[in-house]
Amino acid sequence: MPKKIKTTEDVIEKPIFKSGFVTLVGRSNVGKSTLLNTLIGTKLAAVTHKPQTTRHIIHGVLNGPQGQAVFIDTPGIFKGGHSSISGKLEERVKEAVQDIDLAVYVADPTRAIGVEERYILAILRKLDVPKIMVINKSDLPEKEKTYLDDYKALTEEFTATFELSALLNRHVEPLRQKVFELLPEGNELYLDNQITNIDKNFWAAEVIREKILLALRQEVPYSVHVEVESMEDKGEIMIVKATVYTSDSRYKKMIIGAGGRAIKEVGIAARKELSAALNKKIFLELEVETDKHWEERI
Ligand SMILES: Nc1nc2c(ncn2[C@@H]2O[C@H](COP(=O)(O)OP(=O)(O)OP(=O)(O)O)[C@@H](O)[C@H]2O)c(=O)[nH]1
Ligand SMILES: [Mg+2]
Repeated sequence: MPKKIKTTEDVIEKPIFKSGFVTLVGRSNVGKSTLLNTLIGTKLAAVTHKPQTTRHIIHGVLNGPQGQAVFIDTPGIFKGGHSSISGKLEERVKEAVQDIDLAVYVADPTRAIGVEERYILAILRKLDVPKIMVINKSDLPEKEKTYLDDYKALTEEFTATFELSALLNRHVEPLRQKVFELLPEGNELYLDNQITNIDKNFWAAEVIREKILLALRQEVPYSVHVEVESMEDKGEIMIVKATVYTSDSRYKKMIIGAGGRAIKEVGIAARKELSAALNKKIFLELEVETDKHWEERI
């Protein structure tokens, strides 16, 4: 039988569409949430210099001509001791690496490899998916990146390693390209231009909590939880009603501050960010309440 002659249609193949879940893991404060925000170009996740800023699993969708990558931000592994929610957060991390297509280990070269890193590396070793290492904070001066070589020594365990700055958006594009290269062929996971799994109330609550963490002293942030009860769109203005929960009245006093000054500052900063993101004026009603069982709320 004569062989079929190739037609133009056979030669021009449809480009392959890639898709999958890409989990960002690492210890607290390495810059996972900053990286998620930079990768997708929208501020979805709260970012602060305090450990355990992230408490929930946040998806950020990157749509490109090659496909769709769903990045998953996770709580940082933190063995600091003060925090009563560490166990819960660790469980969330372990869950967030199930059924994924790619893992991104984020490291901070200014911090030595310690118990947290070893714990995370052990979790990663058990995963049967490609892994990328991101050594973040490349913008910092060489003399601060004391442990860079220790992390570089781990490259063999990873399919690829990138040094980049999530904060300054430097050298992030090669990471995006690599992610698409490693993702399997697949269909869109998020439809209709949806870019995240979190809803508006949760996002607004995170903006407020971020401002509290930035404003308050070391010990308070661990016992703060924010809930947004409603966001009422009145056209020109949005009315946001939120409650800040904290474990005891001592913290409540600190959050409110003398003459209400601290909470007012938090309100101003939160309103500014909410207003810029939603492109409307914000009227923010903030209450502070004590709740001994605040941990159950997160
Ligand atoms: N210099 C520098 N700082 C960075 C960079 N990326 C993040 N940071 C800072 O590192 C701190 C922690 O950033 P986050 O993104 O909240 O870190 P995280 O890993 O999500 O922290 P947890 O949610 O607590 O686990 C913040 O003060 C960031 O501004 C970077 O590329 N360079
Ligand atoms: Mg985070």
